Amino acid sequence: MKRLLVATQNPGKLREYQTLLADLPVEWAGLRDVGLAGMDVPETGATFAENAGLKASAYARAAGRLTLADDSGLEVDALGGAPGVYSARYAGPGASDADRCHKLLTELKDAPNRAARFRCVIAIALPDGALAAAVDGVCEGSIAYAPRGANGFGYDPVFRVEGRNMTMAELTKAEKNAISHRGRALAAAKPVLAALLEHIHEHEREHD
Ligand code: ITT
Repeated sequence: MKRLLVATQNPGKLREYQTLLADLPVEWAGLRDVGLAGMDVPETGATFAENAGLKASAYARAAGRLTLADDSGLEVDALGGAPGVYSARYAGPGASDADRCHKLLTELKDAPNRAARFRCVIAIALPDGALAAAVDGVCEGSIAYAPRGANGFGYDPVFRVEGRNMTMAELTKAEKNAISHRGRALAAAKPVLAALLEHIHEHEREHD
């Protein structure tokens, strides 16, 4: 079976990849499985694409495996696109998902323009760290006035999905995956991944 490293320290993302990758003929591992759970990659980029590339490349090189990493976050129009690439760090170090949601609701107060979107860039790196591809996915919506729902993670309880009277945290896992920024990015990444896995597999066979 072909091997892929799914490089994220975020358990919420990992749970989603578990389902999203189920139909791909690949044996995948998480950072913990390859002894890299403690490896931090500084996110010094200014864009989701840069940070996704930094993570995919560093973890691929460390593990010597084909690697997928994502950089994602929430863009709020009334905040000029914030928290954006700072979504994980929005309420400072050690803050919880609930703290970040609370800070966002406080910043927005009763602002009438609540338009927002989740964005996810998935980068794929070869076992030597070279970047092979980057694809993105977007999910449009708006910021709720109060948190609702207990599914998902991160900003899901305060993100109202466009066209549905529900927050992302009120959707089932399958419903979220079908419309989410991550689900969409992975759908675009799948053909690329399938081709790369085939290529790497053949390369390994030649060297057997
Ligand atoms: P890794 O870098 O190890 O993958 P991370 O949590 O630091 O983990 P990011 O730097 O990409 O990941 O930060 C993304 C943040 O954006 C994440 O911590 C959430 O707060 C938020 N986020 C991303 N995807 C989300 C989703 O599907 N639902 C809710 N919030 C999400």
